[in-house]
Amino acid sequence: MAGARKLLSPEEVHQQSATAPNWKIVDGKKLARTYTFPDFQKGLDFVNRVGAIAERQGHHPDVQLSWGKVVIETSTHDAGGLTEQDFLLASQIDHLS
Ligand code: H2B
Repeated sequence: MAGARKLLSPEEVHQQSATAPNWKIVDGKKLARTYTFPDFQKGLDFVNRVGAIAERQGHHPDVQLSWGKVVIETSTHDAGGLTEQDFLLASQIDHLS
């Protein structure tokens, strides 16, 4: 996946955002999405599935688990902002729900 960790320009972020329509771009530097669930356990199950994807991809989001709610944020720490890795992760997480 050569170049997938290269920092995207604002124009590239704008182009890539079409692949993640349900995600918010925060300060041009990270993607964020909130998922809701009917109880704590379903949110926890989702978090575990997100964790498995992150380990497979070698790219790890920030995850906040609350009762009935999971907030996921992703940015590429090594690059200091958004890269293709973040959009790939967002799309894989969206396929879970
Ligand atoms: N996850 C995220 N979100 N950003 C990174 O820059 C990052 C990561 N780097 N997971 C990876 C791990 C890197 O440090 C290791 C060595 O692959």
